[in-house]
Amino acid sequence: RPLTVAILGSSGAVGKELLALLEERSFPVGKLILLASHRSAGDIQSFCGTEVKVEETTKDSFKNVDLILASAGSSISRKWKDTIQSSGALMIDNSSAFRMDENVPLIVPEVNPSDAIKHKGVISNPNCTTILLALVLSPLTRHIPIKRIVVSTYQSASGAGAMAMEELEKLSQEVLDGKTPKSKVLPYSLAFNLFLHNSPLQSNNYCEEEMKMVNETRKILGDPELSLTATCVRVPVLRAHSESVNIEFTKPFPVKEAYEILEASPGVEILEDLENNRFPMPQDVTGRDPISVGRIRQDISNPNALELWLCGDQIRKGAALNAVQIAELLLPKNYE
Ligand code: 11C
Repeated sequence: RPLTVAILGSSGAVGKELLALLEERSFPVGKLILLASHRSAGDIQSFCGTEVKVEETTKDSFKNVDLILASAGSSISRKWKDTIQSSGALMIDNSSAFRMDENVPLIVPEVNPSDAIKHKGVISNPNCTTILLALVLSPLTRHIPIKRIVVSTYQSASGAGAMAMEELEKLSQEVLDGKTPKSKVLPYSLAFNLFLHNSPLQSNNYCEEEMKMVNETRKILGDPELSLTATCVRVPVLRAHSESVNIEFTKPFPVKEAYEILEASPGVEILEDLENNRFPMPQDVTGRDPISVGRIRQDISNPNALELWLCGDQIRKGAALNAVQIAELLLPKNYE
């Protein structure tokens, strides 16, 4: 039967993409409810040729709803979780609020789909950089176990929301106009600049984003001891993240086999043209579903390690697409 679906945070960058994906993937939506803060209530968004009015979220918003796709940030997800759970709806939450809760599955559908059925009303969507990384680590470690991962990220403005994307465009123009850019959304101007990720520093001097990559990857791959270190950087790109990944295995991993495995992996494409020194770029994956991988090579400093480069659309596979795919996983079991 068609479902009653609510999007919580429908006016944000991810919320809008969720709406587009439900339509594009013909998700069985019977009734669609768009929920947002008081500020966005009354806005009109279009879905399958009809106009849907955004409603302010209240305690009655979740009654008789089957599925809630939440994308309004951790504090809003925390605020409404109990109300949603008592309504009996399934909540797929894009925020970091419940990701490390042992009762909440953390799912990348291509990697750990069977964990999804263990849910108790809430499933978390991982952090964007983690999703992209897990898509390459999972098929490789099934072939030869991983010993250690060193990753550096190049993260787009979209990870900080639609307003950060607008700010990047605006400040870039200001620089071109000879003005000194002053940021309001991000802590520093991203125009013709980059900076270490703007999430809070932890007591170990890693930022929150870096520790999310460590802890969430361990949970998704089911390996609490997995050795991973990350450096996360915000770069002046609008909506696709990139990652430089060094993976040490327990023995040498032939490069040709790594290409074959990743080429055959769902959600992953190999994109490269060695002759022209052309490898994945954010513009190649913007608005697209698969992540692009290239330049897989033997690490010259370690016979057991491979180097690779990847790009993935942060709003799509890094957030909205992954959430819709989680809902699709559960369709036959929960709703037929
Ligand atoms: C960024 N990864 O690019 C962040 C955005 O925990 O879902 C998403 C934060 C999260 O800044």
